[in-house]
Amino acid sequence: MAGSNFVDYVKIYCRSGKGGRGSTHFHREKFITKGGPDGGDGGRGGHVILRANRNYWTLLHLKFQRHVFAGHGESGGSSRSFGKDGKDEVIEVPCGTVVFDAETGEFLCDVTDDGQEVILLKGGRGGLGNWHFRSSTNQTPRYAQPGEPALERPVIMELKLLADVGLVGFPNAGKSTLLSTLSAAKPKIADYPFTTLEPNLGIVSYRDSRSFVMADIPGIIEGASEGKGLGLRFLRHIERNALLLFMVPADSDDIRKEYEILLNEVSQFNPELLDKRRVLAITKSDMLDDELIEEIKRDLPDIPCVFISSVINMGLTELKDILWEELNSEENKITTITHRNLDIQKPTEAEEGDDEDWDDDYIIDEDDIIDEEDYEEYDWDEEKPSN
Ligand SMILES: Nc1nc2c(ncn2[C@@H]2O[C@H](COP(=O)(O)OP(=O)(O)OP(=O)(O)O)[C@@H](O)[C@H]2O)c(=O)[nH]1
Ligand SMILES: [Mg+2]
Repeated sequence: MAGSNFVDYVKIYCRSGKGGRGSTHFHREKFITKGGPDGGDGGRGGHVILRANRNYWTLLHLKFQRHVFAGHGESGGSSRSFGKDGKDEVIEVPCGTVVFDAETGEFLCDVTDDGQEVILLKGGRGGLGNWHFRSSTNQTPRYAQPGEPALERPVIMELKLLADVGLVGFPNAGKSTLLSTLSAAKPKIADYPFTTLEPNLGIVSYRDSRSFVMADIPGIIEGASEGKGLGLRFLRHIERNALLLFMVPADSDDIRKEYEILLNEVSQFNPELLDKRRVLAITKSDMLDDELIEEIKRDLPDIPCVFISSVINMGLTELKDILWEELNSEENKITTITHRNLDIQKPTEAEEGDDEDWDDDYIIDEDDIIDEEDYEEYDWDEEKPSN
């Protein structure tokens, strides 16, 4: 979203380092005429590594970083000296970041725990120096292995917030008000739909200094799966939540029906979301009297339901108890989710003109300029020597 600090989608071009070339060198010393081969191995190319860091909440810091290039491995030297390994590039991302191939949309990896590292692109191995290729029949091998090539690919990083409870409701249902009452978060609240335009997280403290994280996402409406309203773009932030808290205001005409519409939209987005535990909160219940509450109770869906009001603090302790119980119930230990591949739409020609041209920054490869005169390459595909 333009100008927003909540960045949950970035596209970056990544390239690992290529392996350094093995050296073709022969030992030279005064009075030693035929010193034999002593070319060292090339260094490993740098990896591109993804590391989860809980100090980041969004991908904002990557928004303007379009390239990540790891260092190349250096070539081997004489006296069997190894080339230096290329510098690894570490991309720090918030916990809950998922990476897709930007061309095919294929899911590549994700990181969820603080400090977790995944090698996104492996650096090329360094080539073997000619010392490895000496043998009784060839004592002067004039070849060495080239380094393995670098890997490169554009990737899309998506953030899927890691919260325990995700709030699902129509606009104006009172989601942000609940979050602001239960946690220290200060989301914008107003009496019109679509007040919330980007997700908010809050930490809800529970008895005995325990706590859980709640995510308030923009409201969804009927037809959101077809792109109405803000669409389902933000629903990915509740994919990881262990529990969904549906919220329907007490003044709604048909609470059960609203709940079913919401459920339907959610399942259109990802049917797996239906496997999660659900709780229904009837919000703004300060507008109801006991008689009405009894009447509504008769026709509620078959999940835990609670009447709440964030304004007069009604039912909130009960709600927290239910949420805590559900969060800790054994059946609710959904730890993994399957990330569906992205649906990549190829840009039309007109759009392509606008798009930044990745090719611009390719690739002056000084390493490719080979200066040793009688250097020959011994390919990776050929059989490797045993030592
Ligand atoms: N009477 C009453 N009004 C409430 C209660 N909770 C929220 N409201 C009012 O409902 C309106 C909408 O509240 P929000 O919290 O902004 O609703 P939301 O679900 O976050 O709405 P969007 O961000 O637009 O999706 C505001 O005017 C609130 O003051 C409640 O418990 N009782
Ligand atoms: Mg809101």
